[in-house]
Amino acid sequence: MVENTGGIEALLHEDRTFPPSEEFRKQANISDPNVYEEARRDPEAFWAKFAEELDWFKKWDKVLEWNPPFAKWFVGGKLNVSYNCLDRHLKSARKNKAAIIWEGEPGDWAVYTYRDLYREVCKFANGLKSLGVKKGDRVTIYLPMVPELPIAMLACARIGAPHSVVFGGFSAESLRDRINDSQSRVMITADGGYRRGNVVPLKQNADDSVTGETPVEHVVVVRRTGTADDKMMSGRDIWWHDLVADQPLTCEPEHMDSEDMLYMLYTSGTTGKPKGIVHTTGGYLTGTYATTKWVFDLKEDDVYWCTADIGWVTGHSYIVYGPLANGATSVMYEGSPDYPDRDRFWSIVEKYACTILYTAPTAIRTFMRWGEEYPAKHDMSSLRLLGSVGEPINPEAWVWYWQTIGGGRCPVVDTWWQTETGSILITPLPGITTLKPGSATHTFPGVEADVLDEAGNSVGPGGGGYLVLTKPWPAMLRNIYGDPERFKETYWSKYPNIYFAGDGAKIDEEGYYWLLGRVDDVINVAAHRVSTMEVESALVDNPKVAEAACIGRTDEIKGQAIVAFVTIKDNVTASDALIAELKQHVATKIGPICRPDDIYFAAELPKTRSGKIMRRLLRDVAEGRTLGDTTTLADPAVVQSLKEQYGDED
Ligand code: 7RM
Repeated sequence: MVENTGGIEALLHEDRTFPPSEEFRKQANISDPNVYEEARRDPEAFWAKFAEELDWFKKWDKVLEWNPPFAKWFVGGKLNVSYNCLDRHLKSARKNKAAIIWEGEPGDWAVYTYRDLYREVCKFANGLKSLGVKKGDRVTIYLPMVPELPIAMLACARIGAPHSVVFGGFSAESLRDRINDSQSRVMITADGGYRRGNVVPLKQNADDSVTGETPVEHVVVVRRTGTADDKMMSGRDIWWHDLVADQPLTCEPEHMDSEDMLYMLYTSGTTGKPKGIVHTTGGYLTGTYATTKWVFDLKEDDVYWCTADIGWVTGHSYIVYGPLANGATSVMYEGSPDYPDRDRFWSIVEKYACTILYTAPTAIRTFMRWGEEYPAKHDMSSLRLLGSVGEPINPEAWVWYWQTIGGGRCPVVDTWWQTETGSILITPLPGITTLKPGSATHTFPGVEADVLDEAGNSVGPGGGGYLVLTKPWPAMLRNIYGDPERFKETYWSKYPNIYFAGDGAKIDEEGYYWLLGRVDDVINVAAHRVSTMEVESALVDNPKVAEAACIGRTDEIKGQAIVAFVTIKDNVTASDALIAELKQHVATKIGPICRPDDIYFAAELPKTRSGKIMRRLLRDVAEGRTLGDTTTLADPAVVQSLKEQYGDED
């Protein structure tokens, strides 16, 4: 990339490295670096060792059958995911251990031991059966972050009915599309959920999603907010508490084939309707089990908190399946991080003495903006490991997280993966890896990746290109539901028999992976490839900046010009002088070629509900175009105000 012109040495955190402390290394689940070489020599044996730690009704005949792009893992094996997450922990003292610690936004909370969770899952599984749900039937789940959500997922897994969880922030229309695509006959929802002190009207959305022609015959409703007592449609709707009231306390788990579908989860592509990503049973469980154990260094007495919503893959793999398969204590929080105040996360860490925290860079940057006084109010000495996921983490945010949240004592694992990959694939192993802020470091053992150029050649150290996965892995997607052609076209057509991730990456001289954002986020300025990420990182490096997003705008001379949207800190005022200062800051930090051509101040950046900045909309604003699809925005008002400020300048 661009030469660093130096001058602000103290801020060049990219050069800092963080080896594991001796203390951490000594107690880590995995600390022998030979594991990488062993896994490379025989990846199937490596993964099979983890699969053997799970309970199978019948062992597999063959670890892997690979007919690109279709993989089968643990072929012939029979197991049940709910049995592995619940029943097998009841054989030891673990039965009385907290499986889920749940806190609602209003401050109510509940603890479910493994024995409790088992009972509630069995009762609800029997309830689903009483509604006629059978093995293979899809069930749509549209719930807030309440304990009934993982209970419903595990109940589906128990009877072999694939679930399709739809994030509670999605509209009635998005919900309708997903219900129709999956042809679910049963939907599980709630009257409402709490968010920033308000009630999210889930039952209303659910009702609106099944008007007219719909496959849905039964709607099960959790009573959470008391806001839909008069909206139950007789013959169709049934309260969760009524459904489970008289159900037997046990339910035999279905013996599922390793390759039976466990769930589908919709993810938006660059074009067209959302894709239903299909995950199966044996490989997915093995992948999430293994990565949870090694990446988070999970121990029997950990209190593990992943702050994602279960409506996203991160919640599926790292709140529900990975942690519970490990017999861990998993914390679940319903609401917003600033309710009633901006210290809510830290009060939760203190209250439950969380030892592991897994969150997203966008949250970390928000906390940086709010200031250190909020974490400072709480005792967070229980924390021993931090994780990051969802987008590239800029070194400034990484170092802040490490220092201010981790007290300079906790390794930060930056984990790269996707809905499609099912489990973490590029990540440090905290007892082995020397960390570099901003780098997801190395592939998980047994995973093979590369960075290729347009023609499919490895770019080698220092070069930038497309991130690919060259070998199958157990938790990989098996298909797009009902659309194998799109599956082949999206992921397997750019390079034969190689998985195309859609992310840009580079590998540095020491073999570390640096994720550069989606490939459509790379700006080409005068034939230099500039990563939006690197410019954003440079901007956020200025103490006056809270958050930044960059896009490429068409430029007659340079091909593309860099436009930055910047959110400044609360006590800073926007001015022309500040624009000049920030442009210079970027030029100084990463080189004049990266100097933004335009800087726009924004009160907030437009984000999807999973926290990803919608650069496409920023491009539309910067280029004065009519705005494209905004349905996945968390807050449409954000882009409206940006548009009024800067857009449509004819
Ligand atoms: C887990 C999740 C996937 C996309 C992926 C990347 C980006 C995720 C990182 C990251 C850099 C990371 N699933 N991404 N993690 N980029 N570093 N550690 O987020 O399907 O919703 O998104 O997210 O672009 O392709 S996802």
